[in-house]
Amino acid sequence: MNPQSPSRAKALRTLLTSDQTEFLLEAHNGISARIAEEAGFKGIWGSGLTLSAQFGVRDNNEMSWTQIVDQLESMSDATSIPILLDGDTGYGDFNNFRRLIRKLEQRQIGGVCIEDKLFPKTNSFIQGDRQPLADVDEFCGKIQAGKDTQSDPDFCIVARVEALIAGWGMDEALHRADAYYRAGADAILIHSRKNNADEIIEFAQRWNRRCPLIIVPTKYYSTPTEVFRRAGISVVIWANHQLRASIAAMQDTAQQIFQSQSLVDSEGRIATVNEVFRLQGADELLEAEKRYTTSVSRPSAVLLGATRGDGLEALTEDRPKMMIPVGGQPLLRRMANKLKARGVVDLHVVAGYRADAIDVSGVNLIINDQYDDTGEFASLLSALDQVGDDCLILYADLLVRGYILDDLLDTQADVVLVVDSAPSKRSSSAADLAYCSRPDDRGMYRQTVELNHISATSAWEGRAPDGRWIGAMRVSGDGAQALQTAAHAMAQDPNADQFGMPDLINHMIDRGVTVQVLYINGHWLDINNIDDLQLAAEFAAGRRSTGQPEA
Ligand code: SPV
Ligand code: MG
Repeated sequence: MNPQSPSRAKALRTLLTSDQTEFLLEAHNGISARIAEEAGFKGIWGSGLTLSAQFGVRDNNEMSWTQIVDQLESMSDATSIPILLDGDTGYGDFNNFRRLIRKLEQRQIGGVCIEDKLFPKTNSFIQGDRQPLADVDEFCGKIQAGKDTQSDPDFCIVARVEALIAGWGMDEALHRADAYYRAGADAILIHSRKNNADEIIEFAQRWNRRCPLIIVPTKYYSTPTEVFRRAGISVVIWANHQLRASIAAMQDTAQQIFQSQSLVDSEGRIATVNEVFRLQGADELLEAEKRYTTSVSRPSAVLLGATRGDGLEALTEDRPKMMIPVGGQPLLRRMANKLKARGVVDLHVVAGYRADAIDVSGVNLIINDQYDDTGEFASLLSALDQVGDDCLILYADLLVRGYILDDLLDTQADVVLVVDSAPSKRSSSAADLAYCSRPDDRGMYRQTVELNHISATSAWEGRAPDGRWIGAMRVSGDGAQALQTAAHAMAQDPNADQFGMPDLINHMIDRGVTVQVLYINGHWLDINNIDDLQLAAEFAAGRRSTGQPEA
């Protein structure tokens, strides 16, 4: 915990002494504690009943107190709100209780409640009237010992009066509450197992707000909460409801899976695996990894593959083009593996047509539902949040030699496009013809060439194209920012849905962004018809260097 932030004990004390009725929800492990906090509760009840039940044991001090403290530690770690531990009888005499207090404070637990029964206790709802009560003086000594031991003055010790449950009557309950309060208790928990709140309300009236009063209305649950407010109850504990809810859900799911021998019916009715990750704080770890484990930041990649593509209808009946296998592996998996091998592990795939058929692990799927009526630009827009400071943007069905990716990752330019200066003569879409500041003279290694324009026109401003964009680019630093700005501006255009990537690139150039060209000569392939598949298989096997049949 941040040493500047107020202690959890202080937060619990604030709840106890607030002038309105406050609420604690039961939790029994890290995840239920986090769920309680997310729901809005300002504090947690570390219930003895549910802590034992989640271990599958009875609420009879069958768990050791060190097990309880360990469990509380994970609840405390998973949350920022205070926990009031149901400390049963204090797990022994005054001396055991002192040690418990020290251990609880070390784990930032806000307070502990002890009840005036004898160790080992039984849950109050089981034979409550037959359980012996503690000697008043001895119990007061325990409270005093606890108060003398705590090092944080705000740590709360709550004394729980069992006299009503044990059938000893109202006067005895009030007498005990008074003695415990005088011994130093910060609040009194008055417990009842009646199914109406009459005796609790009477106790509250006679107690007359001498110190904060806590109740546990498990049995008299039908009482309107307004009644508790009017009676001046400080804290209401909903004592076991997360555990009971999860038991009902687990029984239902277990039965269903057992009977159907399938997961089909339960999926959709239960929390997603991603929700589990979220509750575990997986995002924080990813952020921390970025901060602590990468001295050189790693690029991410956005792969565009939402449309079905033309010319391959027979192969794309039940899958998108990027899932067509080449040499036994879908195109997308090939590309994902190549990228991962180069440290590009943050992969985002924009899918649309038959997205359900995408079976590639380790990629984040982003769905463009409008894939039928929109172009690549709309797909990129749906993934724009993922275009970070350094990002490769690639057609997801691209087949390319690894060295081209290496060269792309090596370039220093803010925006760079890979242009093939000797594209295949095979019939293919001419949409991505590149007009550059100079042709590829193949004489200079890593020449600095700028892109002037990219289009489907084979003669732009009377010039012949210098090559063809292969559908791979990288933006980094200011270039990534420039792409974001240009994309947001273009998104306002009424025709934005129809735009392709070349439109965005031209728009960036028009806005004054310098777009560099990385020239290559072959060594990549796009698949546009069935015949290309044979070439692709040979290319993938390393037997062909380009899509163009070799002379
Ligand atoms: C618990 O939650 O463990 C309690 C409250 O002690 S009760 O079960 O109502 O006794
Ligand atoms: Mg209990």
